[in-house]
Amino acid sequence: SGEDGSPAWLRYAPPPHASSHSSLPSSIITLNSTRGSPLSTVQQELYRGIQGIFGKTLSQGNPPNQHGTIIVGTAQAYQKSYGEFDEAKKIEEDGYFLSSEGNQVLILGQNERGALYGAFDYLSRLAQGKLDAISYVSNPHAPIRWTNEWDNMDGSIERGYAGPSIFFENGFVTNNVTRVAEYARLLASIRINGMIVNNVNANATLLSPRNINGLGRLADAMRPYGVQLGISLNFASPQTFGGLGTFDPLDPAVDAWWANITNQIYARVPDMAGYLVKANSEGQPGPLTYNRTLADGANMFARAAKPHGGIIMFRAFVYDNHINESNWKADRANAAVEFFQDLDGKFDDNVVQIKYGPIDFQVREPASPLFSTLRDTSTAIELQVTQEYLGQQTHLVRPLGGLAGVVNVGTNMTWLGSHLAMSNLYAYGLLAWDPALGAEEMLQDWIRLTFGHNKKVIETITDMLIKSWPTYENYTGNLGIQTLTDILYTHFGPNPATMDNNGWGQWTRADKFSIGMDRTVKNGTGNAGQYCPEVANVYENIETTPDKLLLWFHHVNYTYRLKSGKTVIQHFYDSHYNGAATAQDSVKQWSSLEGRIDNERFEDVLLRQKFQAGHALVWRDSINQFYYNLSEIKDDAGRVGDH
Ligand code: GCW
Repeated sequence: SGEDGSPAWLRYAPPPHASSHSSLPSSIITLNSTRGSPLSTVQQELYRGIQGIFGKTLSQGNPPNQHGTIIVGTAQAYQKSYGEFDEAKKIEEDGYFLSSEGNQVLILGQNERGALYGAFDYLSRLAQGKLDAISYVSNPHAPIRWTNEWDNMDGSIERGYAGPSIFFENGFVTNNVTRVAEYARLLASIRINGMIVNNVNANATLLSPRNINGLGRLADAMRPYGVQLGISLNFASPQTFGGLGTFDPLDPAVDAWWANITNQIYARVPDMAGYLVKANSEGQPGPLTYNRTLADGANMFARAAKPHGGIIMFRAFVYDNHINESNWKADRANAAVEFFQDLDGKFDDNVVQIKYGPIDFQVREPASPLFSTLRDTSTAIELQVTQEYLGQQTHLVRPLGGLAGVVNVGTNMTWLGSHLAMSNLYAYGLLAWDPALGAEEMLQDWIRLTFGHNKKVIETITDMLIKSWPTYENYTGNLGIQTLTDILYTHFGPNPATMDNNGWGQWTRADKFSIGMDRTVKNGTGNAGQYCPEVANVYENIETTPDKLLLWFHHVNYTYRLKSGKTVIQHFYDSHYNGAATAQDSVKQWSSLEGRIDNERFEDVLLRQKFQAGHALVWRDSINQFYYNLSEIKDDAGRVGDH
């Protein structure tokens, strides 16, 4: 659609009492800016922001004037014109120094991108009415802060819930890149510096000359915002697309093919971030076909990208989806460590991208044991912002975390298909920058920027969002049994029966008497033993395993008593009633905001909350009835049973 996207948290709306701030700077000096560079974006953004927030037009000020000036640029350029300053030494790559005392403002980046982040930070403070004097250096926690988009060449998006792609249509890169630039702007404001634009289940036709040129168009649209483009590759491309007889990573002809195609891409996108590769997973081709290791496969791409400074993200999400449940020791959660442990230190300039949980973006999982297994390999954490297993953006659920985030933006004007889901993207970016940020503080910044300063609005939305994850966990899968959603067809709605009796390995092993995966070393799949000893002991031992992960690590009777004193089955029943009740309350909470936010967004969110409330009842009753039918154990409160 040609429609603009919602401004999300970049509304630049006036905070209360905006007009009384006469002490704002009235001019701007931009050091060393070239056209189309992040620094020229900084300048535009400051004009636009100060205009929107205060109705004031900045003038070009050189030299600095007594009415106050914003000086923005790289720290290096500043020092050339104005002399050294102490903080300069502390600014790291992509970082910035921000100082604002009344009408004198300095925004100095280590590079241009850093200056852009500093400007967005400054504007965010102004829009929130935070006008106190400040002076600090802000540096990123990690250099790679990317999003992964799962867009297909035909314009559909795998696990996308916000309409078709903004990047591709009908097999080609789209011509109109307006929304791409707007999206890059949003990402820059939360300090994301790279974006993989196509699905990890990759299509080799992306590498055609026409599409490489298209990728150039996308990169050109993103560059002013400091967001570098990257792509996912299909491992078999040399054969399926290049016409070679093989895609063996140790065959010199294959090597030469990748080097050549990589040179072509870099000729059009000289600052390309790099490649993302899903190999030997869920039917995707990979090096194992030729009895080569995963490291052999990854290193082939590293060789091709090295001359250009590109980064290879190689996914650790490798597992066999035809495992046999009748084998008590079979366990998909063991796969990543089994595939990668002997390869530690054998990856050239690659980063192994590890999903947070050992299975797959479930509502509750322990962290993957691979993080502590790989000691001599760079690793990145992969998180899911798109709510594949968490209600597909129709349910309100807010995760926390940082580094490669699967976002799946679409043409929908809300970007993710839900106004409130944008809090997840906002938090993802800022946590990738600083994982120590407090959830509530970040959330309230986001609410002020998105919905304004009304106290009741802030308090209500904070409460709704902070509760949303435990609420969803309550009415879906409890105690670490995974989400219990339909895993075979839709990934939506309750379907606990689909978890078992198939090769996908997301098993619950529920029978008439008992439930849970025995992942102990002494009697089960041995998965607990993949953790470092301190953690392994906690999970191996049922007494020390926290209730929330009990059924992830142990197989117990429904009548087993939790630390809370409840039985497992009663906990299921109660949690489902509690979670579904909270979902009903959310509708009332949101309704109480009528008139306090604009009608369009009010109605849009209300509709979703109502849908979620209804669907939470469906979840509650299907899950409770399923386990009642299986166990025939009555609910103490008499709610579940034969009717
Ligand atoms: O969770 C699964 C998803 C697939 C996805 C896969 C992956 C892109 O259901 O849709 O494929 O993970 O992360 O590779």
